[in-house]
Amino acid sequence: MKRLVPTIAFTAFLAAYAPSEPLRAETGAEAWLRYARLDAHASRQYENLPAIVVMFGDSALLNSSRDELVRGIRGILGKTPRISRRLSHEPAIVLGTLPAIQKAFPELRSPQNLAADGYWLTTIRIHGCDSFIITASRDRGVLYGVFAFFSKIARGESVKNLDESQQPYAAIRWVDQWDNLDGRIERGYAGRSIFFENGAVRADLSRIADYARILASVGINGCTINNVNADAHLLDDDHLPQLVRVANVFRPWGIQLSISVDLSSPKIIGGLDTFDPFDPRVVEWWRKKSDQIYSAIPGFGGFVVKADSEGRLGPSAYNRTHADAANVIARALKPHNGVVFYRAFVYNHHLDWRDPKNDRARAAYDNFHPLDGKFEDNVIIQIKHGPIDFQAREPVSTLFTGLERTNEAIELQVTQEYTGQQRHLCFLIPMWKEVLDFDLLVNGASLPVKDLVAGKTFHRPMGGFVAVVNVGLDENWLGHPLAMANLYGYARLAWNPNLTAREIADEWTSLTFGPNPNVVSTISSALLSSWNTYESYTGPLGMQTLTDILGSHYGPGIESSEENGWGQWHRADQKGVGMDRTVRTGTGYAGQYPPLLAKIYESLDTTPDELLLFFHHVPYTYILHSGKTVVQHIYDSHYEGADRAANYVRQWESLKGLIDDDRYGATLSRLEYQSGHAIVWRDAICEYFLRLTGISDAKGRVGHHPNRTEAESMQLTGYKSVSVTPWENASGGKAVECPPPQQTCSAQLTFEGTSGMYELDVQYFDQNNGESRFRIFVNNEVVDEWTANLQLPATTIGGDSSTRRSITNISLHHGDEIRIEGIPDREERAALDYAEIISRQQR
Ligand code: GCW
Repeated sequence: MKRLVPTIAFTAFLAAYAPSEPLRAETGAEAWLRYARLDAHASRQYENLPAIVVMFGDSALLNSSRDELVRGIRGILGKTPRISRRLSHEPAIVLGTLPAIQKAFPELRSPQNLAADGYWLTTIRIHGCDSFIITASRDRGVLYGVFAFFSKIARGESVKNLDESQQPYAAIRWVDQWDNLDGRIERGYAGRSIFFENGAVRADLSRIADYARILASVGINGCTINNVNADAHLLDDDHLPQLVRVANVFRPWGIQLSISVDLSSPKIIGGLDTFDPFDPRVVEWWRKKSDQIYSAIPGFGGFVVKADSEGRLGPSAYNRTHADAANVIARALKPHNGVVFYRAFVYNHHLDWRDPKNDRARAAYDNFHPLDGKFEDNVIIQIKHGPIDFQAREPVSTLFTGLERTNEAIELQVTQEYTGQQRHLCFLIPMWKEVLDFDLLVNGASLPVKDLVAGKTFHRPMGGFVAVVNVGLDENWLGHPLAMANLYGYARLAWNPNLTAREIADEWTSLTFGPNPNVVSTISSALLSSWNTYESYTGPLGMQTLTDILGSHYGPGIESSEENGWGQWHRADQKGVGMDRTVRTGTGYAGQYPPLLAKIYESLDTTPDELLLFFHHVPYTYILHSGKTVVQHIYDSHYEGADRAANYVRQWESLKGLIDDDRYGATLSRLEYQSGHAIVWRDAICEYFLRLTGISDAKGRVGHHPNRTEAESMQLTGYKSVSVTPWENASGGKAVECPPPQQTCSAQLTFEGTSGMYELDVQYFDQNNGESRFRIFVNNEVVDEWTANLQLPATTIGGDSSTRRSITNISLHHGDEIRIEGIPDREERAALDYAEIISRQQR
């Protein structure tokens, strides 16, 4: 922008400027839209920002855009701009669609055709003054432009000579919530539903409005508010007025409301004796239902369907296909421009594990590829990014290339079901980048997943991105203060999958914690390495997350995936490990990829190490490309991963004073917890494979814990030794519990090392059905005490509840008596696993 002549308004603007306040306490509720005041230095470059906002046009979306502009300027720069409907001789920030602005300024030409939802930020001389233009072809794009404008300013980016237009990569940029009408959220880790309580939409919609604004700020344009395991009653007449209320809250933010429906609804709530998609009464029922919804909710988005999957009813009940099922609904929605997201997550969960040819990974392709071209144009097949289910690592789904004449969307998971449930830091953008950039190489041509799902490759009318988010009532939305980076990053990738993971991490950190370069680089680096860290201590080499797949999907549960019908097998026995998915000797899954890739995965030599055990069954002594044996890699990666998790704590501690105390403390405690739980994971998996293979760790770590004293071998008063199942989830396979009628128990050991400074770690079990108390004494003096109340997903002792308490810097003398006292509460028996005393040099 050319220099603006300072006006009276600008002087007022400068006077109103206040220096940044020192680190006010923050809850995280504002996510990345904090609009925190810039300091004097940083705000100087915006001192010529116009003091008047002129808006052309009138709509709910434009009003949101204008209000957001005022809110942003007030927050970031400490000044309230004036609103006007007309341009005067002062510079202004001009808002409106391009046609509306062009009416006033026919000379304004857009740089290129602005796609729907795209925006253009530019500067122009109007009446001799330089003004900012925030425009788009539609109202929603104007809103996106306003948010983009503030993203720049909040990060201290220059807006001088601004001239930038952006178009989203795909039309579909949706989020799903798995909220139940009773207020619980399936796989939600941050409190109860913001949408529902007691079978109905909540009375207070304020969090929904906040959520809609957050989503809009990063270009999300649709939200499915209920669980894909759908309660049919959400479609009944009683609930419709409630949905209207939600839609009204979404509309000013350009978020289309959609809901998950049960395919058997015509029967469950429609009073029919069938839900056969070919029955004319069923056809009519869906038509009427759609008409009814659209007359109450203009702009309604459509329906999400999970059918014939994990116990849900589906078209197989009538010998119909998924296309038949999707189309009956799609035809009803079509006149209203509604869409059906039909999920490809269809598999048999009663597979015979004894049959080496059986393979759940094949299911999506086997079920949907034969139906390619049979779906209506307003059906979108929603495909999980991998063939199994959001594991720590999977190859990309074969179905992406299996549909050429059908719309598709990729389904990602922000809620960290298999990746630490927001108690572990796991920034998933690097994983999603790998998936989206992954080249499926068809006929020698490059075919990245992002182009397939966006509908670019086969010129599909629709396509894009969906993520399961599951925010809850927790103030910071997702529980872990750093977890919202995944929602932010998902949306940024849906807008532009060519952004790098680092760009996204830097943007999010800077918006969330302020632009201090030290803060940004420290947090970004931790984010960027965190997926790899999590993978390395949970289930490397493509074994998938070795978690308890029959329960919480949280802590270690190595054998839970074996020998049952769920098909998440990794087939570990004494001799070898891995699923043979080759065409030659295995399940043939590798052959579902286009030929070049199929060849790569078919051969041991060319399969990348990180997916080796996904595609091949090998002996533990098999040498990886890295030069290590499989079993040594398992040991090493778990130790390295746990070490890296411990380092996150130290890195975070270096930010003390640079982040407000509330978010600093909340993050620190989660990172400390993670660092302890990473050791639980490490030990469970390493000890398990040591016992199974009989091959010892070349570095002598596994099975040797010289600083550790098992609770069961301490001097116990009241505590009783118990076995833990599975054995590898407790050190030595045992723990001690304080059973009724005991009210207090204690476990004591004598320190036999040399006097000095130590870290004392106590491994205990924190269940969610009691709040036991613990106290540590050294020679009868209390050195620490705490309550076990972390609300972990556990009602018993084991890998989900095992937790570490660290007392850093404790001075110990040879012969000191260390006593751990446990006071049980309700069903929680103040259980202990072990104590570890580590010298400062060993840390
Ligand atoms: O990963 C599994 C989850 C289920 C979920 C299902 C799905 C909503 O464990 O809780 O059900 O995926 O995606 O449908």
